[in-house]
Amino acid sequence: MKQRLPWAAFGVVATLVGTGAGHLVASLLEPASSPVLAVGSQVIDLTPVPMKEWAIRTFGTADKPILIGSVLAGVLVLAAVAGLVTRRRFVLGAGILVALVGIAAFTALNRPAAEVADVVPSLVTAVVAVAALALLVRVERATRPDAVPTSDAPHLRLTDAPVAGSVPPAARRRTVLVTAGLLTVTAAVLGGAGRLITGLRTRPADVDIPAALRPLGPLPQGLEGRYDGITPFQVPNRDFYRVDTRLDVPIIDVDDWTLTIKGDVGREVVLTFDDIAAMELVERDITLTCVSNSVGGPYVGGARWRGVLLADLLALAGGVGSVADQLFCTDVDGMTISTPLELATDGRDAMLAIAMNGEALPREHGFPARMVIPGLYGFISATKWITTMELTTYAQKTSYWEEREWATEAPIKISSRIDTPRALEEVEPGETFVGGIAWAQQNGGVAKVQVQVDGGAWQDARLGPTAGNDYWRQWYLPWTAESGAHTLSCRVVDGKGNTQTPARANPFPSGASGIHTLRVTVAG
Ligand SMILES: Nc1nc2c(c(=O)[nH]1)N[C@H]1C(S)=C(S)[C@@H](COP(=O)(O)O)O[C@H]1N2
Ligand SMILES: [Mo]
Repeated sequence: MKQRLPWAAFGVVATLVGTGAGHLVASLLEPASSPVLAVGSQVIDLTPVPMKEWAIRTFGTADKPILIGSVLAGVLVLAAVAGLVTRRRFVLGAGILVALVGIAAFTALNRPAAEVADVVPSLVTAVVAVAALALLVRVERATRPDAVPTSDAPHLRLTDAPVAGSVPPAARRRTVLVTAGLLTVTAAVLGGAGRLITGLRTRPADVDIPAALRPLGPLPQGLEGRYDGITPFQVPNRDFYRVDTRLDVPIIDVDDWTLTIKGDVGREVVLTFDDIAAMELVERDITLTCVSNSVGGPYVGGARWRGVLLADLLALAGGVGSVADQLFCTDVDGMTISTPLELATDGRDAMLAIAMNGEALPREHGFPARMVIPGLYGFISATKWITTMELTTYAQKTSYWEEREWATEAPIKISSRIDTPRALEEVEPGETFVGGIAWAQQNGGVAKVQVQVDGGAWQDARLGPTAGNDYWRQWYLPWTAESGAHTLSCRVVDGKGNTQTPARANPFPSGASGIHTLRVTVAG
């Protein structure tokens, strides 16, 4: 056992150094071709929907680091096996490492936007990993006290002549340890440099976004200042929820980026970022929601978007023909999201956004351009890192989520959330309030929010300011908290008198429904 542990470690260290080198090389060429990221994205693609749902629910936005972590852990176990095998047969151990990297190369080349050059980071990974393994083996053999390798197959022995008996065991162990340690540090430095370079290659902050033709006035003051705990009326970019299938953030150079509008249109057009920024820009306050948001969940946010109306883009392409029934959007990496054409063009402010809350889109939220369509869940509307809009039919093309049996039409269900007090919070007795947010896009927006305490009568809450029907509203209800346990619920009523349903539905396939209810304890 004692003998074997170092060999397993050799395999792991060699793999880490190789991966770090591959990651660095990828950061210079095409970050998505990094062996770690390529394999990670593939794993996400192959993960069954229920498991993905569970990961999002359980880990929230940490679902990606956790997936990357699991992939790495699995790879390292195999790397350890490779190291153990190396003790007897170097060629076999190195072969396992190369095979492992081969899987990464295969996934990197299998990405939709892949080029032949995307194999380079994997090649570098393989070469560096095998070289590191050879170095470790050489150091180990060179410092062994006994000259004779244990293998009974002489032709497989490493050719180095060991230094017989001259090195004391402690010094020998130290040499091996120092070498392995140095290699591990090298791995971290290479991988870290890769990350850093990837980060520096696009800086949305460096991109200027022209003003809208008719800029919106400042948003009215929200309730958050006076009613602590209520979600801000406008969510700052850094706090905005993020949901997507990606592990990394795409690195897009604005100068290389284009948007192609094609398919059933008068003429295909290819627009650069500057072309779009030179069009008439509009500004809209729109609330975005994820279909995976459970009742009371965090995947909803309000922001001010600036960009061009979809209607203007389609007009630029000579209008839509009579065949298309879906707007099929593709992102920079081939991920697809489709919107029923009828919904996208029914007069709502469907737009291609290039700014969020007054700044270029953050990378996490689709830099340099994304779709935003009021009233539709993000998975059928909000394509980030968009590169192509194709006017086509559902008979011809199936988008990513549809292939996974999520709904084709998914209007956002009207809903509301209690932000404060929080579930199971211990509240001080006396005058306080219940507060939160509510959204009911289309159908006249939020008309009313009601709160129920301990199953009693539904009481009308006071509403915060409005920023239009596509935007959520904050609300609060003064509450005299009496000591004991209490149950709080809320519901929204839209402009057409539709009341949020108590009927529970899971997020799959078309969004959760039900009433947000929570329990609090008032101290006594
Ligand atoms: N390219 C791309 N766009 C995407 C997604 C994605 O996985 N890839 N996820 C969609 C989903 S499911 C949602 S809810 C919204 C979330 O947008 P946000 O992360 O900016 O909040 O983006 C949408 N756009
Ligand atoms: Mo979503």
